[in-house]
Amino acid sequence: ASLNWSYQGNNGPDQWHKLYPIANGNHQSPINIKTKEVKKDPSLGHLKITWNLSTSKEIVNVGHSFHVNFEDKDNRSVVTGGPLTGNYRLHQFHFHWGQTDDHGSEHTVDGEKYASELHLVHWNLDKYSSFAEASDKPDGLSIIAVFLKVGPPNEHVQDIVKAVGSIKTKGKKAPFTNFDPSTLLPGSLDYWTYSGSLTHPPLFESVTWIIYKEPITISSEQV
Ligand code: 1SD
Ligand code: ZN
Repeated sequence: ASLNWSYQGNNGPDQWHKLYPIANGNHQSPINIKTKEVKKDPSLGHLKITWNLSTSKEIVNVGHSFHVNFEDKDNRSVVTGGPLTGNYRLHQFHFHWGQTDDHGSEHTVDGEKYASELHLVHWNLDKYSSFAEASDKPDGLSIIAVFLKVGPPNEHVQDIVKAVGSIKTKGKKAPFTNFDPSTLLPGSLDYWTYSGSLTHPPLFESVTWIIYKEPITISSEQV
């Protein structure tokens, strides 16, 4: 479990290094993506996503956010290819967002912030036997990220917004089944990739990030 930390005040991000020295590491996330400086890697193969809607399980209020958890017992929902060696199983997804629509994403693109950012967290099932075991290994995790900008409402996000209404306090959970996360992907599957970290404590430098270039839209009410 993580020790005391927060997004603001005395335990905010600039203090995290006191409890989590890796906060000063060389592969910390998030980053600002400078589109003029990214390089095309011709050796990158096709990224293959196989997500099965029957593995979505529950939605949980974790205090600072909420998680949609997936069944973690077989290989129905996995990602492979692209920058990844081996298969990574979907564990959970969650969003980051702000008080107002002009910020909320963790990664930025040429300094631009999006209103929100979706993280689909996967772990390397070929080398490790659980999410916990994988979470601090350099090749342990892969997170697929999708930016969200404000525009027309998104019907798939609305299912999530509705479910969040039933878990308004920390620790509450509700069933959340038959949700297909691929409905949250943009039309273009072009992505950036780099080696980084979890974005909050314990900040392990264990994440192969795969970040879609094209954002999806949600309404301001949905944010
Ligand atoms: O913020 C999440 C956090 O809630 C937890 O899911 C952690 C994995 O243990 O990952 C971070 S993040 O790096 O995916 N933002
Ligand atoms: Zn996240």
